[in-house]
Amino acid sequence: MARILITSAIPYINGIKHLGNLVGSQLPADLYARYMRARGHEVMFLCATDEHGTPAELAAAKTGEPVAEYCARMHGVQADLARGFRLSFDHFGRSSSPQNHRLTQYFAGRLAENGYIEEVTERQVYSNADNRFLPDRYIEGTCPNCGYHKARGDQCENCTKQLDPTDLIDPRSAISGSTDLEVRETKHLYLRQSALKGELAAWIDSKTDWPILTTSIAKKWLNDGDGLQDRGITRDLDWGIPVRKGDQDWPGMEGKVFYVWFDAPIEYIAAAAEWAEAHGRPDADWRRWWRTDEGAEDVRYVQFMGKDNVPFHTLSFPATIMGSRDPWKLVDYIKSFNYLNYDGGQFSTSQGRGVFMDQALAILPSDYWRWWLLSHAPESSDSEFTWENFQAAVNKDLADVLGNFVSRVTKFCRAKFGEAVPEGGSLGDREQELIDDLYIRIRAYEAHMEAIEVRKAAGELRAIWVAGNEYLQAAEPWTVIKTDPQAAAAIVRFSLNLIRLYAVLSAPFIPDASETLLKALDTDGDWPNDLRDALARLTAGHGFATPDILFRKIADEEREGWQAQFAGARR
Ligand code: B3M
Ligand code: ZN
Repeated sequence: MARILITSAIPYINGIKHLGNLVGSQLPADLYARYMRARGHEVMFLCATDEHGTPAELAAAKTGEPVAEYCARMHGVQADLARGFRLSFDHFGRSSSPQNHRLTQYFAGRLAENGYIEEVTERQVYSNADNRFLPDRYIEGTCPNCGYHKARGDQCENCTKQLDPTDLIDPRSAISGSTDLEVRETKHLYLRQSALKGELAAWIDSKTDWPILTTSIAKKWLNDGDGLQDRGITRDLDWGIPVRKGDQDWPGMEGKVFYVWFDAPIEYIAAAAEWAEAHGRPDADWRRWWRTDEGAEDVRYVQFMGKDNVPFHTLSFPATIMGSRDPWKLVDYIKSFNYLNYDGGQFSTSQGRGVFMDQALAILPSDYWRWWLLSHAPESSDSEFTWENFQAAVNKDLADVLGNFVSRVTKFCRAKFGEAVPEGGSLGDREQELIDDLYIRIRAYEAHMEAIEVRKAAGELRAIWVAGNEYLQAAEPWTVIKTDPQAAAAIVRFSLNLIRLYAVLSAPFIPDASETLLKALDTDGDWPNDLRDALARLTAGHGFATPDILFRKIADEEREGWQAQFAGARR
C-alpha cells in the first residue's frame, strides 16, 4: 500500500468554472484519486478556491458585496458544484484561510532568511482620494494609441496595446474616479528565482517520466523564456495575505499583500492543515503528507493542471519550496492538459461561451458529463466538445453498451428465474474465453490508470463493456433456456457477476452508476485482483433488485435545443 498526495489546480473564486476548466484539472484528479483508493492506497486529495488578486476584488465590486463575503459565498457555490460532479476531495479549502496566511508568511520569511528575497524600490501611481497605491489595472484613462477613453493601465481593451499607467492620457482611479493621482516611490519584494536556476534545471532534468507537455513547457520557460526572471511577489491591494516575515512585521511593506500566485500554491499545503483542523486531528497528521522529515518521505505527490499553469508549478512554486531550505515535499509527477474547445471556438469565462458546471448539472446527471469529458480529455492535443459527439458517446457507450447489458441481464433473470442469482449449470469455453480476454484488458486498464493515460483508460473500459455485450449476444440465454435451462442459468449467473465487475471497474469514471449497480446487486465492490474469484462472487440464491434504467438516451430534438440554448453567451 502506497501513500499518494493528489492536488488539482485551485480554481479562481470569481465565477463558476466551465467544462474545459473541469476536465483540465479537478476531474482527472478525481478519477486518479478514486482509482488509487479503490486499489487500497492511502490517498489525500486536496483542492481549494483561489481567492486573492484583482479579479476577486473586481468581481466582488461588481456584485456590490464586501470581498470577504463574496469569496465566502462563491466558495460555497463552487463546493456545491464540486459535490454535484462527485469530486471526492478529502478537503476543499480556501486560499484565504488562516492556515494559508500563516504558511505564506512563513515561506516568505524563510526565503528572506536564505537570501532569496530582494527588496526593490519602484515608482508607482498613488491615489490620494483612495489612500492607496493603484495596481495598473485600477487606473483608467484615454489610450494614447486609439483614443479609447476607458483603457486600463496595463492594456487597452479596444486596441489590445500593452500600456504603462503613465502612458494614459487623463488618468483616473478606477475605484473612485479621482484624478488626484501622483507617482510615489514604494518598495516591493522580488523572489530571486534566477538564483535557483541551476537547482531547478537539475530537478526538472531528473523527471524523465513526466509527460512531454509538462517538461516542454517547463524547459521553454527555464531556458529561453523570461519565466525565470525574478518575480514581484507583493501587490498593493487590500484583499490578500498581508506581507509579513513569518510572524514579524516587514518594515516598508505596510499595507501590502502577497501576489496571488505566490500564496495560491502554498494553499496546497495549507489545505492539508485545514483538513486536519476540520477533522480535529493533530498537526502531525497533515505534516506526514508534506514534510519529508515527518513521514512524507514515502509519499508520492501528483499534481493536475491545465497547461497554462505549468510554469508556476514547475518553476515558481518549486523555487519557493527549494528556497525555504526546509524538507517540504516537492511534486513527483505533474499531469498537465491541453485545452478543451467548445463547438468550433473556445470556452470563455469572460464571454460566457460554452457550458458551465452549473448549467451542465441542470440538464443531465454528472456521470454523463464525467464519461464524455474523461473519455475525450485533451491529453495529446486540444480536443473539442460538440453536442453531436456528446450525444453519440452517451447514447452508444453508456446507454447502448453498458446500460443495455445491465438491463438485458437483470430483466431476463427476473422474468425467467426471479430476482435472485439462479442456480445450476457450469461455465463453459465461451465464459473461459471471455475471462481470458478480460484478464488482459483489466491489466491494460490498470496500467493506463497508473500512468494517468485518461483516454486510453476510458477506451479500455469501453472495450471491457463491449466484450460483455458481445458475450451475451453470442451466448443467447434467451434461446438456450428453451432447451437447456441449466445452461441458461449459468450464463445469467455469470452475467450478473459481470455487472458487479463492471460496477467496480467503472466507479472512478461513473461513480453514481456504479453505486446504483452495487446497491441493486446488494453487494460491495472490491477490486478484482483475482478475476476468477471476482466473477464467482454472487452465488446462487443471492437476491438482487432490477435497477431502473441506468442511462437514458439523448434525443435529437433535445440535442438541438441545447445546441441553441448554449450557442450565445451566458447572461
Ligand atoms: N487559479 C488558475 C486557474 O484556475 C489558478 C490556479 C492556481 S493553482 C495553485 O487556472
Ligand atoms: Zn487603444
